[in-house]
Amino acid sequence: MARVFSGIQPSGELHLGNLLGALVNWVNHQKSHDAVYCIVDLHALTLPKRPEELRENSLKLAQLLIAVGLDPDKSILFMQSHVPEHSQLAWLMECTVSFGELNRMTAFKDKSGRNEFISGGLFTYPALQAADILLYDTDLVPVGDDQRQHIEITRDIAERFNSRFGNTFVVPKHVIPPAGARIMDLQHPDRKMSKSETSPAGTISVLEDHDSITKKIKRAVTDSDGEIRFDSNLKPGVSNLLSILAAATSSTPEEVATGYSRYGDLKIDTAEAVIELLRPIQVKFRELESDPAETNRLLKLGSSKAREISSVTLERAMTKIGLLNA
Ligand code: ATP
Ligand code: LTN
Repeated sequence: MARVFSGIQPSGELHLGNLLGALVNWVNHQKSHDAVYCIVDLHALTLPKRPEELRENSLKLAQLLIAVGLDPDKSILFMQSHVPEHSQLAWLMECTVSFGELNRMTAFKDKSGRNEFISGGLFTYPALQAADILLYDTDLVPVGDDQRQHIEITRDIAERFNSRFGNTFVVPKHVIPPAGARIMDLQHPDRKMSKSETSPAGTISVLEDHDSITKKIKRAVTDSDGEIRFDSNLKPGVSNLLSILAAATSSTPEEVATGYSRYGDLKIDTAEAVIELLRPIQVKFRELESDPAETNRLLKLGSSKAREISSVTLERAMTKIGLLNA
């Protein structure tokens, strides 16, 4: 069976972009693939975090992922920091990637421009991400559109290592959903909905209450020409609503657009579709929230299964690169 691997940062509230761009695909893949999913808490450290908040976000994210439909009996779900092989392989990856390659990453340019403290880890972030993926002999990486460059650099690192030291890593491919790969901020449709940006009116949390979802979608920025068609460049606000409705109802934005002639109707139906999509997730989350010990038990089980795979790959890579066996 082909292996899928993906990761998500415990960097704030899980939002509609995360769900439609990535998590729906994670859940679907676990039926037909050998699936490994990781909460990348070490990546979250690349920007300053309060310890208590990081701990709370990590546990809450694990519960949300299970509520969304990840089944710890079918997939491996674990915390990155519980599997030391990630940090260990990351060093080999740092020594395989070049400064120039890291310097071209748009995520670094973007985040370093918006933050006061720029850690070394923010710059070498892609090396740790490559380690995450390559440790599991991953074939497919389900992610949103913003991750293309990170998967591309992972492929380059794997190919360089394989050509220098002999076949060691599987070279992975990304999987991006047909609708929902890039959900934009409702108030600023020129930038993506994001966990760590503070744009409360533009972001819909997976746990958002239903009145608030309706209000935010009704107030979403559109334009003044009154025409409903999918065109992300010329009509970013309307196209974003069409993408949300399409992804929430397993359709395409173009198809969805044919059913509407007024922005108001499109907004009402989009809000209803989002509420229906989130309702069962919210119910399940409230159940899980009351039993943190059970979540911790599942995560522990996940990391021990993950280590069975990652320890073999790390040892192979260490031997190939010329390190003496311990
Ligand atoms: P941060 O703002 O802290 O960078 P984020 O909201 O971008 O966080 P990540 O943890 O970086 O979320 O990403 C988790 C997954 O969600 C990734 O696969 C990413 O591509 C996807 N994703 C994030 N934002 C969006 C979005 N607006 N639309 C579609 N997919 C998204
Ligand atoms: N960089 C990703 C998070 C991430 C990831 C991964 C995604 C870290 N390691 C491995 C896929 C596979 C992000 O910011 N969304």
